[in-house]
Amino acid sequence: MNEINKEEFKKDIENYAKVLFRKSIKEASDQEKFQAVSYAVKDIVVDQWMATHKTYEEQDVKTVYYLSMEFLTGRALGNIIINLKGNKAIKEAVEELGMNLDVIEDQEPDAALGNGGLGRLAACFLDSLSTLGYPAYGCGIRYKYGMFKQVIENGYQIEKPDDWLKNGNPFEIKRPEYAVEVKFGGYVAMRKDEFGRDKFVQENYQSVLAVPYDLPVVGYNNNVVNTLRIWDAEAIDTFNLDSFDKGDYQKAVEQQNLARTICEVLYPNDNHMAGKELRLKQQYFFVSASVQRAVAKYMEKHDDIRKIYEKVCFQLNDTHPTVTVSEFMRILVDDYGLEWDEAWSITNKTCAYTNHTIMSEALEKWPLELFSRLLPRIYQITEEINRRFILQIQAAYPGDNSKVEKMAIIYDGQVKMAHLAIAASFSVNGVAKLHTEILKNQELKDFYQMMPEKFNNKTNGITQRRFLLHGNPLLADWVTKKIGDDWITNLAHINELGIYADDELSRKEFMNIKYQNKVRLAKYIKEHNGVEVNPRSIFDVQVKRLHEYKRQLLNILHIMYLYNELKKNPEMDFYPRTFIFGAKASAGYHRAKSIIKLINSVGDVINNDKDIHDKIKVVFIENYRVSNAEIIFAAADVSEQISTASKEASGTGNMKFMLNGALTLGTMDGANVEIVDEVGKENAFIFGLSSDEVIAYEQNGQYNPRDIYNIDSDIRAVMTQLVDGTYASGNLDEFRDIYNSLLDGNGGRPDMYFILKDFRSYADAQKRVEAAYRDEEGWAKSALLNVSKSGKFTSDRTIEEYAKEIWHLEKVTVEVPEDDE
Ligand code: H2P
Repeated sequence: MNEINKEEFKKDIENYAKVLFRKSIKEASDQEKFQAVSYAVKDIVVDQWMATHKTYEEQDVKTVYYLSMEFLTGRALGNIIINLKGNKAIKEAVEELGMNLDVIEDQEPDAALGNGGLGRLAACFLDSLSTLGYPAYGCGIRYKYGMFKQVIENGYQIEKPDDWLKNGNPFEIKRPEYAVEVKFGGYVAMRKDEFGRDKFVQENYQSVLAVPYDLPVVGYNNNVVNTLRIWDAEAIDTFNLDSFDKGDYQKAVEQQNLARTICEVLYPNDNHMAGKELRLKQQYFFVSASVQRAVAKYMEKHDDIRKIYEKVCFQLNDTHPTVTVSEFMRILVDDYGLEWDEAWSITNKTCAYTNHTIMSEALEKWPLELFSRLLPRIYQITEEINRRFILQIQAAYPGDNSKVEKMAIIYDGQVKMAHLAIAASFSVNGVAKLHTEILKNQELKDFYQMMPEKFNNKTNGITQRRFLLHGNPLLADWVTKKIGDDWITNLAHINELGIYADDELSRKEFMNIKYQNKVRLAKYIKEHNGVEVNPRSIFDVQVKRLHEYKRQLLNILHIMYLYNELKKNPEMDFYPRTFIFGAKASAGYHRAKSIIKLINSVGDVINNDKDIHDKIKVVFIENYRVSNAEIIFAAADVSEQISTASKEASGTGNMKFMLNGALTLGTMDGANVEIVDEVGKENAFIFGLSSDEVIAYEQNGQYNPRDIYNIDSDIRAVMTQLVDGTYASGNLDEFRDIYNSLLDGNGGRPDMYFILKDFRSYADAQKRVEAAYRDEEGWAKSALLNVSKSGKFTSDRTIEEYAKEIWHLEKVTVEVPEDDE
């Protein structure tokens, strides 16, 4: 890679401040400085970006299109700088101009184009694809507003719009030359094509112009820059001007409105997604644009559409982009005139699907009425796919109509997107071993029995470049000092740290770094929450999307119990603990929002109670997002991964904590199982029902939380406090819905997430955590071993598996021509 020339770089920054803002660096605001530095960095990136695409063209590479409604990339500048290995030169240049790089990086809004794990996984995958040199496009939506900004007022979550583009995004490049039209509504008519053959055409539709914006995805120190292409919608007035001629003014206005609304908001991971028309529009919008463009790009260099699967693979990130299947069929059949069977066989070689959850609320189903009205031609095609798929089911299970009921794509007035994705894909993967087994043996059992060859596992991973190298520079430098820097691109090497777990001095150094990171987080908490926390206490952290199955409620109920114990016996031997939460609840998910209120209310009472001498602190970090996550992971001692077994498909936070030397307190769920496999049960705290036990209870319905309530007085005390006003200034109803959900059920069974059932076992595990932490040497050893065993959980490993086993991609090396000055 070409060296960054510091002096030239400085000139570049000054020049951008001048042309963009007509200011000198001294006069520029922090935001303007951020823009100027970013443009200077982009200058370097663009050379590599162009060189990468030239190489791809010359070598006619196969490309994966990672289709995802979410890419939670966070901030770009810091990450690009470390991947350019430009940290030293750029930091010096910035400082010599009288600026501070941390302050500059802090000016960048997070690109919060995702809800949680699914979107962040997509961002980690892009980082790995570029770093490994695999040709890829990320394809998504340029939401005008990202995930809402969470403000806590009076303990309640308030959602504020995240106008992340308001100052402009210095890294994006608009590509109007690749804009395409996307059509909605109208009807399908049979017309003659130029050769007199019958052809289906959509008429009287509304349409929008999909316009791509490209963002660079910079590989680590290898000149490879892939593209994250996010689509924006613009009104097409030139296409349908005749509507004005006909006086159809209404329709033209509707088109304008459609364009305006389509990319406005990112949908929250609600537990009632059903039937949101705009969401289906968003899905078809970005899928149609991406697939049209992928086909057009392929046809620019090739003449046989039948071989497109040799150069293109569509990876469907969850069911959200599943209309890809029907859209691709539409293009092959309607636009290229292929016979159905041939088109289907090509589609089957091009599409692959990843399932990220077994929560039924997330398996998308669309009402037939909506689907057929909005996407009339796509609906016809989906119907034909369904008709043929049913024949296949009947041939596999003659006479067994229950299989058709369970597996059909269209049934009961709904289009089932997961079924469509499975029927059309050559690969169906889960995201952790346990999750894939549950898919095969429970959720998707019928599909697995009929098509076992499609199913495979790809355990998730995370990028160590953001979550260690960038997020935890102290530990990153220490690791490099001990074992060299190979871990940055080959995390398996981190295993070599293992020998230092037995070395007293190394353990001390390691724990001292943890301490400094805790001081950094304590400072952040003081600044943002006004709460003083003790960096010598155990930092016990649960950060993730708020959902009942993730059981933040179990955590806070246990804190209420601990507090009761301390109140009963203020002098009890108790190791000080700081419980840290970070979570957004989707705006329409009332119970989740109530749990946030409970956490804050409990925190208010406990944090202000002088009797307990600061032995417990409860902190809710507002607006949890990628940028503050980096600080939080680095400072954690205990990683709370306490989902109801079987419900968390994988988890990726668990991996980020492990990499940063926190010990897992968790259930045998998702990738926790594989973490424990790597690190050993003795270096983690495992509790609770197994997934088999949970599934058995769910199937035979024997569990009654009242039995536990009746015999366990500690649990009863905590439950009572939910409804006696203890944490709600006397408002007895504030947490009654939570109470009901645990004991009486409130829409569904009581305690569907087995919180009371697992309570004791969790409390015991927490006691083990405390005992273990008191043994300083033992803890340091376990924490260091966790870091050293995290090699498997890099997204580089995950992407190697996808690339070899699903996508069949070849690695590329890229040279950037030297400047010829
Ligand atoms: C989901 C799953 C996680 C998984 C992640 C990525 C949907 O993320 O629930 O278990 O690790 O996808 O595969 P999340 O809950 O964080 O939104």
